[in-house]
Amino acid sequence: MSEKDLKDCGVARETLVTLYSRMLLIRRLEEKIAELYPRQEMRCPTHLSIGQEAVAAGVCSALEKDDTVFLNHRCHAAYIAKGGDIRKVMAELYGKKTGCTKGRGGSMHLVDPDVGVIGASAILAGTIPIACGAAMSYKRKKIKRVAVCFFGDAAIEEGTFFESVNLALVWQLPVLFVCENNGLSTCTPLAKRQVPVPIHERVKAFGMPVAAVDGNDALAVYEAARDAVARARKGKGPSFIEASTYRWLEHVGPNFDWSLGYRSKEEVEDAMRRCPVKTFEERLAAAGILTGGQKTMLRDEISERVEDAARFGKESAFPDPHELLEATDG
Ligand SMILES: Cc1ncc(C[n+]2csc(CCOP(=O)(O)OP(=O)(O)O)c2C)c(N)n1
Repeated sequence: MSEKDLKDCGVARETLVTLYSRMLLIRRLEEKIAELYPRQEMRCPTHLSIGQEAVAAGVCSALEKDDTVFLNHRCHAAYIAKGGDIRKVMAELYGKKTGCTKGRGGSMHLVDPDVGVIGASAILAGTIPIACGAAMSYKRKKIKRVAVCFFGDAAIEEGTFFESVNLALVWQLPVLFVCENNGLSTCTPLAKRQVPVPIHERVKAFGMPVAAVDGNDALAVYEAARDAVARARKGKGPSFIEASTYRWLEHVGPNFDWSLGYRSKEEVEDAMRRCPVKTFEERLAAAGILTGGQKTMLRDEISERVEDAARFGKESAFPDPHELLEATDG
């Protein structure tokens, strides 16, 4: 897929640097989680997005703070890209009371209403109708806000996905459906689960405006999301983005998994050569937008933040069992 020259792409430099720094923050935090996870101190199942960072960074960089996102089990990336506090992520994974759901939700339930991360659920497609409900309330209250739901290619196998798409169109709701198509549902490839018609073509058949983008290209994702969000804000209804991407690590956990046999080492290594963070960094450098010095500063700052978040999570206190029945603030 051809990538645009960043110098002449018409997107502000600041936005391009934001796309990069958000991807880098997601990558570094998840690498830290992968490093710490085997110590058995984080006790929640953890689904990492390493390799898929461009989708969350691209979409969330096209949103305002008041716009809302609704996530699935693989929710770290969008939580971070929407502006969620990484200290609260680490604390949540450690089950501590300083976590974003006071240590009660774990990795699959990152929530922070202050930055518009309204909900995350491990029930496949579970947050799709909820995002539509939120969009319906914005429309009724005439609030210029957009609801975005992120889900994987397996979520479209749930009936509620097509019910939601249908009503979002009928009611012209300000909602953006983002399908992170990594070609896998746990260990089962797409070709064994769905008809050989591209997902966006099937959704288009409903009358939905769709975009199919290279989910490894943060700029392509950003541009598709920016256009969809602008349409929704103008009252022109929902849109759907299919972002094709690739998960490097096992479905759940911090390891590579080619030994399981459902994909080859070569396939994973090929995807790693097309790393969304590295390729964007090279494009920024080629366009003269990010100098070597700036890159080093950014990397150092992000590494420090990640170390601080990991320390904070580990050193925070566990919740008091007596607080169990008290409501969380979220
Ligand atoms: C309703 C429901 N059915 C089955 C599962 C078990 N399950 C958990 S993750 C997963 C695969 C998810 O694949 P996808 O939605 O494409 O997202 P990805 O994990 O690839 O990011 C399945 C089948 C579930 N959580 N919820």
